[in-house]
Amino acid sequence: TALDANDVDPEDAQGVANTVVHHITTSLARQAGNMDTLAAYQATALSVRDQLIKRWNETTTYHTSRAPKRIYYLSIEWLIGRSLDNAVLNLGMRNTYEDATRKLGFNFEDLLNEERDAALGNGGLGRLAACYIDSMATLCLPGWGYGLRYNYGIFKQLLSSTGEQLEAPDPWLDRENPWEIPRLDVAYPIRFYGHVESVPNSDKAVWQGGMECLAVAYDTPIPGYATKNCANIRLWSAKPVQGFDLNSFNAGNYEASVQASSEVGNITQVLYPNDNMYAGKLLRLQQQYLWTSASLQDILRRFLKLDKPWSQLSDFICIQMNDTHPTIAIAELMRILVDEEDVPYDQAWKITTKVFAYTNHTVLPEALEKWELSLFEKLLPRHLQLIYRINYEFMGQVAKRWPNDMDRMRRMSIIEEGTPKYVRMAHLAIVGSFKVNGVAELHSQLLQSTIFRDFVEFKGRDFFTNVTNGITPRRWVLQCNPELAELVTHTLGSDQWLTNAQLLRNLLPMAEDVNFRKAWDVIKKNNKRRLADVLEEELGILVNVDSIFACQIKRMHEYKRQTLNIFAIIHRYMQIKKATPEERKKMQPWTFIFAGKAAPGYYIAKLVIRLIVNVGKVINNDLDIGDLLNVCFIPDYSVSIAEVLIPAADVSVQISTAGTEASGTSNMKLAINGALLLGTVDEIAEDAGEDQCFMFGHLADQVQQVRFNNSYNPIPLDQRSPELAEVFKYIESGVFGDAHIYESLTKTVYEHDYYLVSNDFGSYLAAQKLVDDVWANRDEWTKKAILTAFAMGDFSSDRSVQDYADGIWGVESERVPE
Ligand code: 26Y
Repeated sequence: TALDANDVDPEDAQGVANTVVHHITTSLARQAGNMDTLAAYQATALSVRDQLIKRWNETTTYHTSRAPKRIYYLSIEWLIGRSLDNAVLNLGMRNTYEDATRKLGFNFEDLLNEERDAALGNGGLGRLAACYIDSMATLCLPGWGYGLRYNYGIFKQLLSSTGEQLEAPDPWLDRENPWEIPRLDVAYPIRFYGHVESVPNSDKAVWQGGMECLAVAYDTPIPGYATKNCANIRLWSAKPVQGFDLNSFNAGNYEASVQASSEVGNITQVLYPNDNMYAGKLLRLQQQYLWTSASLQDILRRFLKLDKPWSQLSDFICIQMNDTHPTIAIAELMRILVDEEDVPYDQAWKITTKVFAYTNHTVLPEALEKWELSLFEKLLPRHLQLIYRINYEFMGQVAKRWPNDMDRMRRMSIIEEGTPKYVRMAHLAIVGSFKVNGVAELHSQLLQSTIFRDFVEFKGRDFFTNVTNGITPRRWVLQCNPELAELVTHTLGSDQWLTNAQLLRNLLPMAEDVNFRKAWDVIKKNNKRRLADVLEEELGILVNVDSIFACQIKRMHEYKRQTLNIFAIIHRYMQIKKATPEERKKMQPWTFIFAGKAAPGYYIAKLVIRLIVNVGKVINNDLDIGDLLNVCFIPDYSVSIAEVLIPAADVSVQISTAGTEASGTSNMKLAINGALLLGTVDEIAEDAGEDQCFMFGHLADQVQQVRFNNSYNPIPLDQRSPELAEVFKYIESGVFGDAHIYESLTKTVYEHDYYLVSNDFGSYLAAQKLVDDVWANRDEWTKKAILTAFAMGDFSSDRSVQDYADGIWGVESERVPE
């Protein structure tokens, strides 16, 4: 046997089985014969982890020796999901592990299901970070992610018997997490509160007192596909400092000192469950500071080992900010350079503004972070001073270019005047970055013409750019849809499409190949059956696998308009009820599938869930309509559930009010798995071809006007949309439970209808009618599905990350030699 237990032949199932047994008897301290599925999963995961650690070490050693420019991706959310299947696929050891576990008497699929999701994110932004780190590893870029190790991930969503969302904690670390490596030796001090003393005749200040704690590192290795390279996500956990609060010790106040230390632990207790809705909580700012300060200290420590002058910092590092959440890092880098490293202010600012780049993910005003000044000052007094100075210099430049334009200064200032005053994080992010990007063509255009317009005039057009989002084809095809992956690989004659998704285009002509279409249909049907089994088992709903599976799977939010969908479902139900048996025969059967969480404090979003569930109860139990219509709300949406849903979808429902959804990424996952797009404006429609998609509704440039009319020249609902008025009457008749329940929801449409639900209702129904027509000709449907899926090469996160690397980061591939 090899001296190094990690040196196992990737094809040798027996050898791999031995490593699993080794972990059972040592790491788990159990008898090999006495192992349940959970133990088998854990031992298997530990065996895979050994492989990852080996690659992690090789990558680190190689990159240290090469000293290339590195990219650091700062994201407060990492929505990774499960790791076992993904890891063995990326390692190219899926079959070996399957065989190895079979030898031990286990079914690999069963082991996979023992794993809990790492759900350290809310939705799109967090999952994007996870796709990007997969691509960074696969592209062999020298890059790390940084985030927070929350003890509790996104809450578990339960539904009450009346359809209300209930939230339960997600204690994902209760079982040991085999995918993390604690680095108790990598810990940095973090200060909060305290006071500042300026140092005479210098830019420096001394920040002291207050509360100190430690940020401790936990690493999650992320293997690339078909490479030895392995990336890393370093997550920070808050810990009390040893000998914490000596004052209370001295005063003999032991209890108080213990309590203070448990307060520190609070900081990384839980992920904030708000998506695109800013709350302004102190604890959240503490999270942001602990995370960014620890990350910077870690990044700079690595830079200092290179023994280069500070002026070369941006030659060696780039920091990408995933939204404004890490923006305090800009002030923190200034503090470290000025106060601790003796760099003069002006020089420090030059250095800082060459290091950061900022990605914006939303134009919604309610999602933009702005911290109340008094709260900010209390927690981070030195940072506020630095921000004042940054703003002072910035305002000076604005005043120089636009003298006496007070209104412009007020609009652009990092400090929002008023009572109370605020620190605008997006403005700080722009002023402190060398590049700002949106996440889709239209979104990036809108950014420049709306919320960041003044900054475009100030910084110039080139300062703003677009990097269209993408998704990893490893998890979102290979892993979740193995049969489709096999068909693609077999037809193309190689699996290179997994690292070069543009190759999928070569399969476009297969839409005309009858045998290929047959194979395609079989796979889709298998995936639909697999989902139908889950729906039956978990929800007790029997669905028609020959119906159109239409999926709207995303966070619950008014702008995403799950309302439009459920109201249209009610309309369809009413039509079916009215129809004669003859007419019903001509109708196409649909299964509408929803999944998504509402922020716990978002009343209207929770009401929409309640409506969907109760409409589902009525429709699913109505024997009269046969299997023409089903409505499912799958609770506790997660990455793992997405992996079952997405391959089974026929229709991808993307119906946000035009211009409100920055990009969307479930649209990409659904399309590449062959779902047709039913939606408002969407960038993927361009690649798929408008005629493959069902587009409807007002366009982004019409929204303002319609919205204005809805508010100021209101037309009664029954004139704006007679169909919707009818639907509302039906709801009010109490068919779906006490009508009062939904009053505040229907009121939002009756009154201002900010999201244009009534204005787009008619055209949404018309678009569904077109879907019906195409479904009636199944051959045409399959052709469209194939043409859609194989046009999705552009939406690989490899393309996105390569765009970032070339256009923003200036980093290059550093492949670990074989
Ligand atoms: C400030 C705080 C409350 C906050 C927390 C989470 C603000 C925003 C978020 C999350 C935003 C998010 O997930 N945005 C989504 O990002 C995706 C990736 O770019 C986009 O595809 C999607 O359109 C956008 O809503």
